[in-house]
Amino acid sequence: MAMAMMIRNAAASRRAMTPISGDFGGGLRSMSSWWKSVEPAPKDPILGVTEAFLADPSPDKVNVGVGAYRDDNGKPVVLDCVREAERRLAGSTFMEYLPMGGSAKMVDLTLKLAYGDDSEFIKDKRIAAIQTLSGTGACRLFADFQKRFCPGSQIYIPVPTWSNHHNIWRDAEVPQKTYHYYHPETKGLDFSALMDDVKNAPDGSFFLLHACAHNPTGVDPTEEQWREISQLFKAKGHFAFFDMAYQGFASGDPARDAKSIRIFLEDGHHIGISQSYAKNMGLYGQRVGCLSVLCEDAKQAVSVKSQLQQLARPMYSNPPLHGAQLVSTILEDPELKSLWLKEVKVMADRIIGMRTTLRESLEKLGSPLSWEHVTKQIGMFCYSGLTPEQVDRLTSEYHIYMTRNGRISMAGVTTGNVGYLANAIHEVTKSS
Ligand code: KET
Repeated sequence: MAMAMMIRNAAASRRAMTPISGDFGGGLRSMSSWWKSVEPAPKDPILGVTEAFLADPSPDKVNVGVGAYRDDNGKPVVLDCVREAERRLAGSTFMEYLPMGGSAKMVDLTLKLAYGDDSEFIKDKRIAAIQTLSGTGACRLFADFQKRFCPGSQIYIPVPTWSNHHNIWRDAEVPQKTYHYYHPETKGLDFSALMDDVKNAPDGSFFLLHACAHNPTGVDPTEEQWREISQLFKAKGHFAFFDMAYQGFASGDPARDAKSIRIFLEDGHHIGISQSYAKNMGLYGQRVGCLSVLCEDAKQAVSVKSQLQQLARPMYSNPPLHGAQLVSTILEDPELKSLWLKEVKVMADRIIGMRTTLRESLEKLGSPLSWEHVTKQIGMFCYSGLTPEQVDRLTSEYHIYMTRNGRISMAGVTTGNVGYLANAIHEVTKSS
């Protein structure tokens, strides 16, 4: 269903992007006709929900669309560690350009979170890494790198996935294939179908993996399953590209959430990673992240990094400064870092608490359906199983905004709105 929607959206965007044809050879054309054939782009399936929410004047409205953390009063959160870093940076007059690869200090500290504090790969300088425009920028830069240096390759993407993955690899002109991931009946991982797809893909294929807290399903492989996936990748010579946008949101502990990556590293894979501080440091609008590629040796890492920089240069030249300064200030100070770790845990725990309350509320209302998956799934999202039609009713009758694939951003659920949300969900599902 979601896939069909995505394909429709992709087709619509291609139509909307059809270039204008006409006389560009210096002939006369009316000034008003330049963009005549440009049609409106389809609404983004996630950010379009925020737009619709903002336009709704209802006092009852609830936004569980975008994956952005809110406190129990429904307010955006600035972490205390970030406030303290802001205080320390106040008055800084350093406004120079960062290098094309961004802040080297921020990148070093960020690599430790993914590869481990004592990683031999960091010591041996085998990782080509640059600061990126958050996780989206890291994915896009990797997709462009893949296209430039492995021009005939494809990317295998899970079904379902974050909708923007499709746009990113489409715009990088890398053909997309899909692999099985979620089983709608069990509302869990379709492990055997996933393994079959990994096995049947041509040797040496590129795969996009969610490192933890899979979006939108909230379903991750177990540690044992990751080990099996890694072994099969090895046998097939596949390349694993990890998108890690939610490090800390699965278990409450960033180190534990990097387990999938550590397993692949132990097995000797040369992986790529996209990291983002949007969610786990609440730096959404600062756009701070990192792309890394583990190379064979330090010499190769120098080459790969230089090419990543060369991709960045004509696109945005160099990344923004302030977010990188905040991250460095927090992660290089042991006290601020431990405050950050505590705050990540608080965010993760509040979401887990809301999962329990939402499930219990639905059960108390006498819902005939099973809501076990609400508490079983992890991370920011609950893949509720609501149909697009039921989501439409939630929006039109109850002013509840979520993506049409039935994804609920649990980060937007609060003590104040959980009862209203449960009641509305019960009303639209009780006859199904
Ligand atoms: N990867 C995944 C899996 C992801 O869910 C997001 C954001 C990103 C990368 C990019 O985040 P960035 O802010 O570029 O670091 N997802 C949420 C927001 C969005 O769609 O942009 C969401 O799914 O709601």
